[in-house]
Amino acid sequence: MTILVEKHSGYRQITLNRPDRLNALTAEMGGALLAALGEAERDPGCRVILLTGAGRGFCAGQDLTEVMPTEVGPPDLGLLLDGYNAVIRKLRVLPMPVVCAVNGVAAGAGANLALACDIVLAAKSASFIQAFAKIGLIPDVGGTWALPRLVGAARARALAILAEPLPATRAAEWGLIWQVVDDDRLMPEAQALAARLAAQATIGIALTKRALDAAETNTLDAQLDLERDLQNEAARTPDYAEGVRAFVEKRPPVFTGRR
Ligand code: T3D
Repeated sequence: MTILVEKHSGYRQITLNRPDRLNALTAEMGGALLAALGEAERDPGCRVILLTGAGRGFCAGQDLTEVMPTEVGPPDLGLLLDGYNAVIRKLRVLPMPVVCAVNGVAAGAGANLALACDIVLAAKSASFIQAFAKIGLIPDVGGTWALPRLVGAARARALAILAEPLPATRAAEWGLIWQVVDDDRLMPEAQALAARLAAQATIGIALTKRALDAAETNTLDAQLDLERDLQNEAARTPDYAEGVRAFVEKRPPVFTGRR
């Protein structure tokens, strides 16, 4: 199985599982990951996804043995990328938070897969490599979109063109990811975060994701209208009523994540 799914209370942990290849992606694996995300979305008990990798790496990007040019010509990378892009699109629109625990090197499409998640934690020993330039490709699966937004134009360009490893600590300092954690604390911290998020107001978080993504292209005027509409939607959830009641009654809220 190239993708492992563990069901926990309130969340699913999805593990990329080709550790002998540093979890390099294959077309089959992309399909399995998309299917796992779809199944999680359909499970009303699942309110968070935790994505990580098996073994010493998070994901070394495309499995290069699957895309070797032959005498006939280059492989159709567009077809392959349509599959991976579906995963990126799904991560962005999933109506729940996605936590990524980067347990080791994240290279090429593997780095940009991590960056498509909502909250990225990384082990201190992990690194991020926009490895594409080393093989004559461009940063894909959303890399050219995410990098300048996360770290600014100058750093995005250097990361993409130089293809040098960015240590996790610097990635956090630069705002590429949320937090760095000691290696042996990564999974306990990531699982605790997933469990904590699973008890929060899931629909409010889903609407927040929508608003932040829309803000990437909206004018302030359009964004103000969108915030008004999404806030009205959030205010109609039982979790909003519970949140306000709990505040007034000076007790912790009990959110259901339901409409
Ligand atoms: O092509 C398309 O359009 C589709 C989309 C492409 C987007 C991309 O992702 S392009 C970028 C592809 N990825 C890379 O170029 C990274 C290649 N890997 C590396 O540069 C290094 O492996 C790392 C820097 C990530 C890690 O280095 P290190 O020294 O820690 O590990 P290693 O010894 O290189 O790798 C361990 C094994 O995994 C090794 O196999 P072996 O020798 O033990 O049998 C290595 O060949 C294998 N491996 C690592 N990355 C890939 C891979 N096998 C296939 N594809 C890989 N990408």
